[in-house]
Amino acid sequence: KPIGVFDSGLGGISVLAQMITTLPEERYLYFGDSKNAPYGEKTREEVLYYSKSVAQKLLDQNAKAMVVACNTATSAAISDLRSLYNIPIIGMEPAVKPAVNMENIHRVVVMATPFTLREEKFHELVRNIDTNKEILKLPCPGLVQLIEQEGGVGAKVLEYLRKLLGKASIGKGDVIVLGCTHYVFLTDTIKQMLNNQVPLVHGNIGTVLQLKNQLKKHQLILGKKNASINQNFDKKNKLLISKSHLKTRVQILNSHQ
Ligand code: DGN
Repeated sequence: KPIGVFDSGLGGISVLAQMITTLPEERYLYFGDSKNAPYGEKTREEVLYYSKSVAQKLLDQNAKAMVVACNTATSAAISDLRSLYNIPIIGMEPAVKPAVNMENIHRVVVMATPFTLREEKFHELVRNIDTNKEILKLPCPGLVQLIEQEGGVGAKVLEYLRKLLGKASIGKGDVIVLGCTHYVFLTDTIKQMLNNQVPLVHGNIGTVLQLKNQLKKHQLILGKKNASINQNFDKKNKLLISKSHLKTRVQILNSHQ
């Protein structure tokens, strides 16, 4: 049985990549809901509706667990999905906690969709963090569309980022939290724009570790005997994922198809 993963487009692929690295023997079914993207500028009801219908599609394909690889959909829908379905469902959370604990940092800048930053789930997260450091919300309306259009970083994304980072005068002493799975693809670009003086954090690894724990807890994780690609680890223990491995283990669907 596969692990279902979804996002409103290609952002969740950044989480999927981490999942394949951490849990290479599993099978994955990724659904990119590009037709209804971007979720980040829709109403709560709309995001909830789309998330439920995608989740149902994954369930229909026998998903044994599900990762909502989208901060926006997690904010709107995770509790409803958990009460609807009886499989482990893991969501995203902007990595504000690890960012706050970093040394030599005075301000935590959270880049996310307008939706994620105005939802109660985010306010609750910040309320529960005990810190005197400033936490600055930096909503990025329109950025997901540009990333989707340009398939990553193109001229428009670069221009958007230049303006955004300039306006918030980001520099030494800040840490940036990438609170949207699409933005993880911008990591290197943002670092370079800020002359490597500002650290960036995101929640992908945390989410995948939670997935791993949940699979273990529910005895859904594939055992060593199924881990047929162990030989694909090189000396540095880095995974070399072959194309044939990806073909048989990962299926990617898109709502445009
Ligand atoms: N990738 C989504 C997130 O993490 O919030 C955003 C997608 C969107 O449609 N805005």
